[in-house]
Amino acid sequence: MIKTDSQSLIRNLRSLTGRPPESASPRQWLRAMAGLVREHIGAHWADGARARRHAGERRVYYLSMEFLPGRLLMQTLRSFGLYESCRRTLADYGLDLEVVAELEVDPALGNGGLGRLAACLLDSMANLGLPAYGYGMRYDCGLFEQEIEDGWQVERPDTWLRHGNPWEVPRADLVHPVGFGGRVVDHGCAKLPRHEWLPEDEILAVAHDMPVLGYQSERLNTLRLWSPSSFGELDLRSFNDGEHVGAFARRNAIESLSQVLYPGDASPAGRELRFKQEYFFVSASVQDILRRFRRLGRPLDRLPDEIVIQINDTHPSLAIVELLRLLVDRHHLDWEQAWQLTRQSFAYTNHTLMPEALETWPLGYFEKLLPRHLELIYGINDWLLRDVGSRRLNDGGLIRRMSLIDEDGDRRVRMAHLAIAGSRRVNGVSKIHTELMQRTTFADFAALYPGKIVNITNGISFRRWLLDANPDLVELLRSRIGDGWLREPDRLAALAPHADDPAFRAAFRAIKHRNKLRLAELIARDCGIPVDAGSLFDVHIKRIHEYKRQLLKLLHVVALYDRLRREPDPRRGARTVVFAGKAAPNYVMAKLILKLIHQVAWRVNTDPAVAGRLRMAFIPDYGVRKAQVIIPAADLSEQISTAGREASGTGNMKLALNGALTIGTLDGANIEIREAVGAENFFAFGATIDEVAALRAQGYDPWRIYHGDAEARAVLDLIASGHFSPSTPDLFRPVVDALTSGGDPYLVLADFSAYLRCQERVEADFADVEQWTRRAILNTAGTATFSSDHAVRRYAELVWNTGLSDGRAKQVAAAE
Ligand code: 26Q
Repeated sequence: MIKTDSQSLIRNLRSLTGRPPESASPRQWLRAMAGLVREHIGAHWADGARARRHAGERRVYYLSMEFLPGRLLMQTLRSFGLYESCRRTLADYGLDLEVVAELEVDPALGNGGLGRLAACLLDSMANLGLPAYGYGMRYDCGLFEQEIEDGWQVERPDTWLRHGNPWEVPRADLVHPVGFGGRVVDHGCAKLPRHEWLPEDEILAVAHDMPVLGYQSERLNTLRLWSPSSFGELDLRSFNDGEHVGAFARRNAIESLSQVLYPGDASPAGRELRFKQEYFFVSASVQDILRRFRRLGRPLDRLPDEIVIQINDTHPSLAIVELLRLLVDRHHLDWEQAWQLTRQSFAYTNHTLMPEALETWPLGYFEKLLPRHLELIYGINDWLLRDVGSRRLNDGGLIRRMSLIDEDGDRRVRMAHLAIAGSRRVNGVSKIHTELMQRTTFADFAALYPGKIVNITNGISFRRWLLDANPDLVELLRSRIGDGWLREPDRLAALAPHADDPAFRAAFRAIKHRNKLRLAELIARDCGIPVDAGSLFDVHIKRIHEYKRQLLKLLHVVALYDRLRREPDPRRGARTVVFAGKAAPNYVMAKLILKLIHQVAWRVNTDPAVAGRLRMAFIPDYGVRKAQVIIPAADLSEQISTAGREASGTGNMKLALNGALTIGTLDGANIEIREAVGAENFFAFGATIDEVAALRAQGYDPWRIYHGDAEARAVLDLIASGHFSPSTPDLFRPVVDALTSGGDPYLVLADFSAYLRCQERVEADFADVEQWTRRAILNTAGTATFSSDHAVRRYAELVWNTGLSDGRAKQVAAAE
């Protein structure tokens, strides 16, 4: 068997790269291994599609602007039992499989939690045998590559397709036209209107399929990414007339659609491009979903029995209007029936309540680019507002508040309202987040549609975040509790009693230490900073955003630094603070915070007074790949958002699963993590959501803290003095101003002293090695409920009413 696999590998190498094994480069070997895996996948893919068609299950379509699937090679080699043969074959030619595998690119088609959640849910759907399809956009460049120059973030295009994508199957046979602009004509009569949209422009969307594998490859699903086709788009006449650039104008315009994820939205052109991207990928997806449904030969009124379309935040919410349009204009259903079918086919997940992140689009965009959709949106709005009116809920402002159209200012469509009106269910992503949705932002909708807004706390794939990321720990778990938890996550709880076994603790600690050495190597390589694996590894890794409060962590570091400078205290334990994360390119404050992180790191790492006690590193270009190295090495997980701001968080779950203790506010899923792992194994601090509200109501004044708390003042003064930016002393003035005269909107100073005190407890507790290890193990054991398998079961039960009718889903739902 192994021999034949090895032969197949070499055959792939020759046919895909034209090289004999003696002279192939590592990248060519990588290509060959991917080819070998693809042969296995190919056979499975066809089988899976056939099996699904027989089963007649409802299909789940997951639409998302972002996907962060991570690398696939190692996982697939293991699933198909190819790991050993590849390792040996490569070794025969003097290569190390692990080193070659590092060359695989990590598709960064997303920017954070929402994109990684999409990937974890797809993983779990495949694992649980649900027939599911992911639909998204195939960006030519993913989110930018982050480089650091002189402490500043510099964005470079992330050319992830440079060496081709060995996993994708381009489907030239699967294309859908997507229209823009033009006008609407009415062919019907007064009684029976028949609208037809005559777009001015049409762009073809071409499918590219990526495999999504279940654990041990039993189920293979598909992630279908759309890219615009500019094939043949060349104005040959102008080219031959010498217009060598102009002849490509249209091709460039088409290709710009999928160039980047989140094109800068500071300019009107950037915002419009983003709007077009959203429509482009959802239109192609909805057409594709209808195409597949039509193939079943069922009548259209069966649509909601056969499919459900889950939209990941509002970014794909135009899909609702698109389906309505196709049902009415193409398939000639009457409006009311088409709308009922549409509403039963969609479900919407909300990921944020922050007003600035709730999408709205100016009516002008619709008038210009999607005129028919605008008519339909007015129709939906009439229907919604009639519904509101008929239930006598109107309290005066209600209609205005609930309308799909925000009449203030430049008149915009509120995409969240559209998504709620057009969905069978709406879900939040942690208990507290869902409660806030019901109580605050969407309270009117909760009153109008009781029971429609439900909670499904996020989850993470244990295959990715333990099996792949922390193989040594998995081996240890296998030796004690087996690996049944990879299929039934609850079994991880069986680990808890082992926390009392000193031998197990020693083994657990040894693995953590090895993982820390691995991270130390990464830090040495990426940042040129030597760090001590014996110190407390304290990690804050996520998008740079004021609400996530990298600043609070920084103030803590500066306070520590200042204390150590004043009175070097040899009893103090050593700490290594690790930051990683990207700042949105035009988020000026986030970029300044990132610079401040570097400047503080520079002082801390070069000041002999704190040497050996405190170190700081910023790891550039954070993504799934780096997360897989950082997370298994963490001792302390920083989850310190202003209460009420973090919808859920999923990094918090990954870190706890890998045996880090959390220091966190009572926000998002932190609350549930604390319950699950035990309050004594979690460092909670800071204002609660109610306290935040009370503080604001009283009129929060950060100056009072500045004047009342000597340590806070010292820290702010030190930053304002230019100590961290001697050549430009005023550089960080805006940061200090935001925290003082700017009103400190994220309550950094309000939580500062509680945070410092809590960190002192962390430090003292970390010194008790045995107890700390015990608590780390209980974190791993306690996180079983945060498997994305559980989340998918809840979706199946509460939202999709699909497949998983083996009673287990019901048990899970009942237990929660
Ligand atoms: C909105 C309007 C205009 C332009 C861009 C956006 C936009 C784009 C991306 C708004 C939000 C996002 C991404 C949000 C995100 O990643 N949210 C995170 O989702 C995770 C999964 O549910 C949660 O765990 C995190 O708490 C949440 O921040």
